[in-house]
Amino acid sequence: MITVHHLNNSRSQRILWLLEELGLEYEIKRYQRDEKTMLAPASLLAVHPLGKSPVVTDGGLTLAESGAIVEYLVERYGNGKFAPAPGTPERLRYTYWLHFAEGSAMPPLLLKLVFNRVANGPAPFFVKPVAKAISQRVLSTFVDPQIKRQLDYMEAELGKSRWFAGNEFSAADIQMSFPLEAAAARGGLDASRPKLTAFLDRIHARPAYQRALERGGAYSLLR
Ligand SMILES: N[C@@H](CCC(=O)N[C@@H](CS)C(=O)NCC(=O)O)C(=O)O
Repeated sequence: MITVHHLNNSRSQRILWLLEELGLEYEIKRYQRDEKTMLAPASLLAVHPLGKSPVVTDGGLTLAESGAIVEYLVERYGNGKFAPAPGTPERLRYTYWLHFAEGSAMPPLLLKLVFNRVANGPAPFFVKPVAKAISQRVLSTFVDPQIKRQLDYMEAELGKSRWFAGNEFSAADIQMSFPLEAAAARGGLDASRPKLTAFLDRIHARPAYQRALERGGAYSLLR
């Protein structure tokens, strides 16, 4: 039996969604973020030394890192579904976007989250204005321009084909959903980018996405 170690409001939602698309049976072991720090509980460290989610166990296998989990599940259980055929241009695009999601799209979105928190979080009164000024400078000179450039790029790429890897829906779209949802929550993705907005509308309408939400519970991304 496949078990998903699922942290609330997190990337592991993607794995539930993929499992629903694949029509596989699975169980969920739930972990709650600390309300103050938003970090995962220490109990996740017993599953994997990094203590982050998602982690999947399948028989004797324990696998972390969402891209690796997505590749494993599609290869092991996909029967050719949700990944373009090896050797095709679509397969290369699939690999590219599968890596792009965590390797390129997420870092500036994570920086945005962290520096927003430094700017607006609790701090001694004499530190607060300095922390705010530094954070806003990092955001305006580095983080926001990076996010904008990436969103422009992704918008243009979705102008070339309906889905990220080509005209067929693939697991790369599932992997790309998290950075795009995070960008909608905190990074300025709005109706001014119609292709990306339509992509989000399309994935949210998928029955498997909705079933995964029902099983996973509340999913509201950190701002
Ligand atoms: N690149 C990793 C990132 C894993 C990660 O940072 N997970 C977050 C959830 S969105 C987490 O566990 N955060 C809680 C913590 O760091 O304590 C992946 O894609 O699996």
